[in-house]
Amino acid sequence: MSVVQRAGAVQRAGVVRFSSRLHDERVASWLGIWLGVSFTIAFVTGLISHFMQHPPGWLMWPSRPVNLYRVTQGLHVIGGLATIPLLLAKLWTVYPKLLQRPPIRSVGHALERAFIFLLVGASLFQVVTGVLNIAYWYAFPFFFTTAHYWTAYILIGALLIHVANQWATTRHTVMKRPEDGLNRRAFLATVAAAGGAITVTTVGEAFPPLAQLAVLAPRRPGVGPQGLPVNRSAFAAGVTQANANDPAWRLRVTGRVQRELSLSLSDLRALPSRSVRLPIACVEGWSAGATWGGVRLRDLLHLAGVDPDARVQLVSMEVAGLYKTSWVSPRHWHDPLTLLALDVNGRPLDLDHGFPCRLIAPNRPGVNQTKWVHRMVVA
Ligand SMILES: Nc1nc2c(c(=O)[nH]1)N[C@H]1C(S)=C(S)[C@@H](COP(=O)(O)O)O[C@H]1N2
Ligand SMILES: [Mo]
Repeated sequence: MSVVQRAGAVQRAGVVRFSSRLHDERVASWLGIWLGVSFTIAFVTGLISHFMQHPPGWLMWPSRPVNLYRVTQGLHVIGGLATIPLLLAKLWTVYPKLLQRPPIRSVGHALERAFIFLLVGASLFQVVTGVLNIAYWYAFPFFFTTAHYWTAYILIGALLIHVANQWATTRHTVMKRPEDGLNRRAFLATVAAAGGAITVTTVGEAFPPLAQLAVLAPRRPGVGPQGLPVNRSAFAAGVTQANANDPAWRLRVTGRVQRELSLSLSDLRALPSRSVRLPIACVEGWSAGATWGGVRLRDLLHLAGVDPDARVQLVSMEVAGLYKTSWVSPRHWHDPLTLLALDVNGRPLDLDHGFPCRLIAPNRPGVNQTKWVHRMVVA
């Protein structure tokens, strides 16, 4: 039975009317296919982001290509936003099914419906929390990252079950030529255009040529001190001009080293300096390229005498915060592009960008580009 017939049946019973014929199996199928693709991309790119931030021991994430994380995370956030009109259109198309009578026809039917509720709930949860998070509106009582990560598995599990249940019907519906003259194309084109409009007005947060159009993006490349956006300011991190400028400030390298190092800012400035072009690619989707100047991390670690397979923890002067420390794997610190940066775009780092020094490494999430570094602990 098609949705239209079901809606009609409900109408005859006098419960509710559905005037649009677009509550239709064929529209639902096409939207379902697009959503399936889109959710799969979001799931895969989301896992990439998760495991780059919390690498299990066996995972040797490469430091190249330089822009890989920028692309995967841009796809995650911007693709996720573009999915919103698809999801809304799909829910609108199928909502007459919610009111179908009888609500449950068999045990199998009850289970199928239960999984659809799970699927819808998880989809809405992911989209709503994702949007609030990139808008820096932490309105929820739970920790976003953990909730968004685990709900992704619920969503993908319920999606797989739904795809298995719907495979035959969808295939059949999409393959056969409709003969009712209904203008589905115009509706689907409108939904696609809405997704396209969201993409065009946000993609500039990761793709500088379209930065001017990024009116819906919370951050834009080029906007911020030294032409770079700031996620967590020095003020928010509890780092002040006074403690960053303290003449007693030292960068200390400790742990499994042959020689402990304690370097003042002028000691760091006296070391061979390199210039690299690398992006900050925030987990929240925005990214911005900049020219960084500073000391290669591997030069510093060679000075201290560390094992080639050592891992290094960078510790920030930040008082408290989730991103106060980060780990750098051997692949990343051996990379000649990985710097302990002192300058950005030709000037000493702004306090908000991590003065006196911060990490900048290729293909690494922004949350792990630790600012205000004052200690390195080799493990
Ligand atoms: N110590 C510390 N470093 C940090 C953060 C932080 O909260 N604390 N935020 C990170 C995040 S989320 C991003 S996206 C980048 C942004 O760098 P920027 O402010 O220089 O653009 O810094 C990272 N470094
Ligand atoms: Mo970030």
